[in-house]
Amino acid sequence: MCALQSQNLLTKQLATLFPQDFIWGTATAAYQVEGAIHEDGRGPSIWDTFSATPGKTFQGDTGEIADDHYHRVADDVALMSRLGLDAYRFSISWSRIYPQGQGEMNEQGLAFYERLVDTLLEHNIKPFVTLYHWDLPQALEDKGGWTNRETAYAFADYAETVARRLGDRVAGWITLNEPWCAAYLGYGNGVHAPGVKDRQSAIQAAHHLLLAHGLAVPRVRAASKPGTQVGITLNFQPLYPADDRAETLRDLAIADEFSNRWFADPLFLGRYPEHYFEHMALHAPTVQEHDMEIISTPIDLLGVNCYSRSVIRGLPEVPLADATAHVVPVPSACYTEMAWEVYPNAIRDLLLRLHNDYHPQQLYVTENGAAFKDEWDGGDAVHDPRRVAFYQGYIAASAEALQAGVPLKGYFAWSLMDNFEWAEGYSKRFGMIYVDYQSQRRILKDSALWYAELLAAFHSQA
Ligand code: IFM
Repeated sequence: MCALQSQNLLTKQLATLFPQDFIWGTATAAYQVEGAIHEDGRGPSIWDTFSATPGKTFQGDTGEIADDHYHRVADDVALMSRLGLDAYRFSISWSRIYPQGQGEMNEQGLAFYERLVDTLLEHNIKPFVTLYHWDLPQALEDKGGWTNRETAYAFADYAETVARRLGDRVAGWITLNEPWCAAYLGYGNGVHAPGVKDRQSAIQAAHHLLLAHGLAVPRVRAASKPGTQVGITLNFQPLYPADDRAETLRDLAIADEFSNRWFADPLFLGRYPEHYFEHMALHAPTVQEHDMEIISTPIDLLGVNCYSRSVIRGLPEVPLADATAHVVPVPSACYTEMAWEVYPNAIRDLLLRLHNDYHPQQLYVTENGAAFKDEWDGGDAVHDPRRVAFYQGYIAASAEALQAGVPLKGYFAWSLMDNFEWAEGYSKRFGMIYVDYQSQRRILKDSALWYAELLAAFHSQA
């Protein structure tokens, strides 16, 4: 049993460490929570196809019903309001808006998100919208998906359509969520949709995802009210050396290119890490003239998803492309159900590093949270002390980054409620709110009550 313990820092004291304009929220994603996959004209996405393929997800779980958020959106927003959230980060299902990915637009899809945005605003909750959280329309995958350059242009058209409709009310746009996962897990090792196992395809898919982002930024900005923030969310895995041997430092640097710099360098520096493709034993992607300028179009915010860290020990004779295989366990550490080490200082170190290396105008933690085994006895409570301790530790570490000068503007917990955890199906619970999938009953876990207490303390300082 993990010895993760609540911190001594009082919730009230923690609240004082954040400036008055700091934004507190929670996050979800369309395919993970909505369900209603056949309703109101929605077209199929790659996750419908993938999860319906035997052997791809835990026990064949799919997002067909998920949290039934599509039908329960009013109640779910009421729960957000009860927690005192300033903001809610959700994603839009592209195939609800364009069932074929492009061409004919589905008005009912836009109407659903418009209702969600308006309900949030009625509760004084700012909408932060992710335009792509991995659920590519299947019709586009049938033409090559992200390995096809045309997908990037289709994305920019879709993004503009959504921005034209909601841009007068949305507080922040995130073009893509974790393109590293969409490219590498989707096309490289195939553990996510569309399940392609070809590392070279992942390199090209990554380039087109970056291009899609860069093409969309000016169009989304132009269609939104002045001052709306537009950016992207990346996943990062802070890496630490297990020792100071030369091969450890070499392998750590290469693993860092793969885990952290592959997307951040082109976005902020306009180039891929210098020997990255060589180190991966792969070819560089096909890059057209001006692509790198488009990709590095200035953005207003960088969304940071951080959950854990890895400790790397170099091996003398291992091919460099396998650098991430050198991760070593930390015997004294606590691990979540995802086998991710709980290491709060990772988020502080990461935020400082991103600030120093890339100077984004504003940073938001757009995801941070933990999966633990939660037990519900049918009553009104779910006790999750390890998740409470997790949040206390990571939020306190985020405050340290802020105090060291990082322009951190907000924090979104992952997740508002338990949901479909991709290939892991419903076996992993990340929510602050417990969902009983049989009855769709929602029960606030202790972590939700703790977060509400933090936010109440924060807001009472005003
Ligand atoms: O559930 C996912 C989310 O969709 C993307 N970031 C990581 C989360 C936990 O694995």
